Amino acid sequence: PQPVYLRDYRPFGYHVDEVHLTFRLDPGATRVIARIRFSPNRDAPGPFVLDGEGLDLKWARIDGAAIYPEVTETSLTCEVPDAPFTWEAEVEIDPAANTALEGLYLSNGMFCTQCEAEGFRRITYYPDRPDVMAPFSVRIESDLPVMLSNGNPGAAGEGFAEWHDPWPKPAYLFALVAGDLVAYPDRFTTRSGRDVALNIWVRPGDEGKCAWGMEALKASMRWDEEVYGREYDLEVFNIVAVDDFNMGAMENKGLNIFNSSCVLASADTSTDADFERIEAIIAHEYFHNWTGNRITCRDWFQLCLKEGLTVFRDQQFTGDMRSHAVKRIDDAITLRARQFREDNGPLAHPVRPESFVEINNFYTATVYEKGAEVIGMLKRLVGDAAYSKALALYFDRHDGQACTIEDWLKVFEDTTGRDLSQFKHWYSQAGTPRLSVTEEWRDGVFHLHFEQHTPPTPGQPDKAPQVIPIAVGLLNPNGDEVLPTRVLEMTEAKQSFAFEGLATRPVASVLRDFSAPVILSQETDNATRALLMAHDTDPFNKWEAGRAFAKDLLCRMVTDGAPPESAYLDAVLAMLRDEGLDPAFRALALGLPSQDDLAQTLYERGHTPDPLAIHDAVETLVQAMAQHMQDTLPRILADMVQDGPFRPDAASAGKRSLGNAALALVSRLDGGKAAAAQFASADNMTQQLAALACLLTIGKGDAQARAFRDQWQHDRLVMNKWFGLQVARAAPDRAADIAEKLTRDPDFTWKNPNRFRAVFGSLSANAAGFHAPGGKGYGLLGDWLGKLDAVNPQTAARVSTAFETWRRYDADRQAQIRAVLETLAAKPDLSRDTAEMVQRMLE
Ligand code: BAL
Ligand code: ZN
Repeated sequence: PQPVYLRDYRPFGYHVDEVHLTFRLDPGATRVIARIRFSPNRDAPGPFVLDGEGLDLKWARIDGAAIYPEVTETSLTCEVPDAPFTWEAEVEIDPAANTALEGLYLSNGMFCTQCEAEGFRRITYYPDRPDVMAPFSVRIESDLPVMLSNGNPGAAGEGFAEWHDPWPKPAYLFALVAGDLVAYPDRFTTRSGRDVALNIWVRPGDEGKCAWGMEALKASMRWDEEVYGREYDLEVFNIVAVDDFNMGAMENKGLNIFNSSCVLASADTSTDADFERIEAIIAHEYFHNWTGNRITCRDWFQLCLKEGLTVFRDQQFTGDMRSHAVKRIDDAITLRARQFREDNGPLAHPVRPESFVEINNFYTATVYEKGAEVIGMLKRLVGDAAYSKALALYFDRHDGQACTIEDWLKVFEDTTGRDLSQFKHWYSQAGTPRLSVTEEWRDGVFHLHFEQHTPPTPGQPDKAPQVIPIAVGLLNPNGDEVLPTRVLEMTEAKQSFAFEGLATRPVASVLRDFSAPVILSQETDNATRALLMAHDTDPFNKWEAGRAFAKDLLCRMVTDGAPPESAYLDAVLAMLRDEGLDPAFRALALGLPSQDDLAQTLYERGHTPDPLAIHDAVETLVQAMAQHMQDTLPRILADMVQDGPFRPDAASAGKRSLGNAALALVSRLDGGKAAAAQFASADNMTQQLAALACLLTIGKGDAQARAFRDQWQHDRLVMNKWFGLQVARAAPDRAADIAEKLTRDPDFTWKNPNRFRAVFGSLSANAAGFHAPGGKGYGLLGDWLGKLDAVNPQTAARVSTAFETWRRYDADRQAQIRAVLETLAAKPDLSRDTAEMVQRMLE
C-alpha cells in the first residue's frame, strides 16, 4: 500500500448535512441502512468517493432512484447531482466474524464499535475522514435489553431504541453498543444548572466495580468546568465496559467505550496503580469532549492536536487530584521508557507525522506523550495567564471545526504576540534533543553554557535548533536556594546564560520539573548529586539527582565492574529516612532506571549493551541497597501499615507504595518471609500482587502463584495480572520458557488483546529475559505475532514494537531478530499494519 502524505490533503468535495442510520442487529448478518443528506462543497469541488471495507452492498439510491455504484475493496463511486441530494444504501456486515475489533463487532455477546481511526468504513459507505462533521440520528433494532448510541435518547420501545446526537461529529466518534448490560447510574449538575444522567454500563456481576470510575467521572466534569471553563453538552453521558478492546478507551460522543481493565475497579481486584490509571483515563476520555470532539482534527496527521492536548489536560488533572511532584516524576519515567525509546529507534517520527501507511500505527507515545510535553513547554514559555487566554480563544474560535496544528499555534501567537515558527519544530522534527551544559565561575559571575543537538532520525538527517525552556535554580554549597526557579529560553545551537550577584560559586539545578523532553548531560560529581538529593527545592530534580547518580553508577558497574558506591547508598538511605517527604516520593527515590534505559545509555556511550550484564548489575545494586538499609527497612514496613478498610486515595496509596518498595528490598534479606506473610494476610490486590511480585523476583512464590490462580480464576482482569507477573518477574533464563508454557494454558485466550499483551508485553518488558542468549524469546514472539496478525492486525502491530531497539545489540542478537522480522515480512497475508511496522524496523 502507498503512504498517505500530509501535503496531499484536500477537503472533501461534499458536505454531509445529516446522517440517519438504522441497524438491524444480527451477530452474523447485521443490516445497516443509511440515509445521508449531502450537498456539494462549492469551495472545494471534488469527486464523490465514499470509503467502505468488507461491506456487502444490497442496494443504493439517490433521491429515491436506484443506482448501481462502482465498488472496490475500499471505496464506492457514482454520479451524483450538482445540488443537495439524499443518499440511501443498505449493507450487510458480519460482526461475529470481526476479530480485528474495528468497526462493529461482538465481545462476549455484546455488540460494540470502535471507529477511530478508520473503523466506520466497516459499518457503512461514508466519507470516513475527520473533517466531515455531521449530526447523526440512529435507530437500533434488536431484542437485546440495552441499545445505546451517541447523543440524547429518543423514542424507544419493544425491539428498538433511537438516539440523536445534535453536535456535528466526524464518523470516528460514532458508537453503538447493544447487549445484556446493567447500569451503575448517577447524576451531575453542570455549573449552569443542567442535569446530566450518568451511567457506567457493565456485564451483570460487575456493578460493584463502578463506584470509583463514577467518582472519577464527576471529578473530571467538575475539574473541566473549573479549570478550563468547559461544560458538558448532552442530557446523558454513558460509559460502557468492554472486555475485547484494542485500545484503553474511546471518547465517542456521549458514549465512551472502555476496555474493562480501564474502568472496573475494586479494592480486592485492582491495584493502586489501576485506581490511578482508571481515574486518569476516565478523565482523558471525558476531556476529549472538548479537545477532540467539539474541536476535532482536520486529518489524521493532526492527531496530536487532540491527543497531546488531552493527555496534557489529564496529567494536570491527576496532579491536582494527587501530587504534582509525583505525577511529574511518573510522567518523566513513562516518557523515557516509551517515547525516548521510540525516538531513538527506527520507528521515530515527529509529533505531527508527515506520512503513514496505516494510521493505527501512529497512536504512539510520540503523538500522545511528547505531544503533551510540547504543550507543557508552550505553557511554560508563555506563562499560565497567557495559556488560559489562548485556550479560551481556541475554544471560542474553533468550536465545531476540524483543525490543524497551525490553528492551535495561531491562538497562542494572537494571544501573546509571539512568533512561534521556531517552536513549531517540536511538531515537525523527530528525535530527542540532547542538551549538554557546562558551568563556569569567573569573576564572581556564574555562567551556564548550553549546547543542543538532535540526532538524525529516519528521513531527517539534519535538525534545526529547537526552542527549549530550561528551568534553572541555584543553591549555595550548604544547600540553601540562592536563586529560585527561572526559565531560560534557549533558541540557538549554543547559548550561554550568566548569573550575577552571587557570593560563592553555586550548585546548579538544571531542567527543573523536567521542563523540556530532552536528554540532559551535565558534568557533575557524587557530592553535588548528594547535595541536590538532600536539598533541591524542586522535587523533580531532587529525585532526578538520585536517578542520574544511579544511572552513572550502574553503567560503571557494567563497563568497569565498579562496586555499588556508598555515596549513592547513603544518599538514598537519607531520602528513605526523611519523614518530611511524601511516602510516594520516597518510594520513587528507591527506584532504579529501567534496564532498557541503561541499555540505550550504554549504547550511546559507545558500548554494545549486554542485557544480562545490565541485569546482574541491577541485581547487585539492589542487593547492596537492601543490605545498606537493613536497619531502616523494618521500621518503614511497620510505619506504612494502615489500619481499617482499603482506601484508594493518593496518601494511602503512597504509603502502600513505600511499604512495598521496602518489602522488595527486605525480600532480598529474609528469603521472602515478610512477603509470604503479606501475601497470606493481604485484603487488597495492591498488597497481594506486590507480595507475589517480591516472591517471584527472588525465584520463589510457586505456591503463592497457584493459590492466586485458584482464588482469581473467575476474574478475567485479575487473571491478566497472573499471566503478566510470572513473565515479568521471571529470571532471564526462564522468561521465554514461562511465556511459552503460559501460551499453552487453557486460559490463554489470546484473541483477547489484554491477555495477549499480558504475556507478550511482559516478555518484552523483561529486558534480560527477552534478550536472553539463544533468541527463544524473539522466536516465540515472532510466531505469535504472525498468528495474532491474521485475526487482529492492530494489536499485533503494536506489540511488534518489542523489536524496535534491535540495532543496539550484538551481531548474534541482531541476526536472530532480523530473521524474525524477515520471516514476518515474508508472510503472504501480513496485514498492512504489521507490514508497515516490520518494514520500518528493517529499513
Ligand atoms: N482516541 C483514542 C483513544 C484516546 O486517545 O482516548
Ligand atoms: Zn485520547
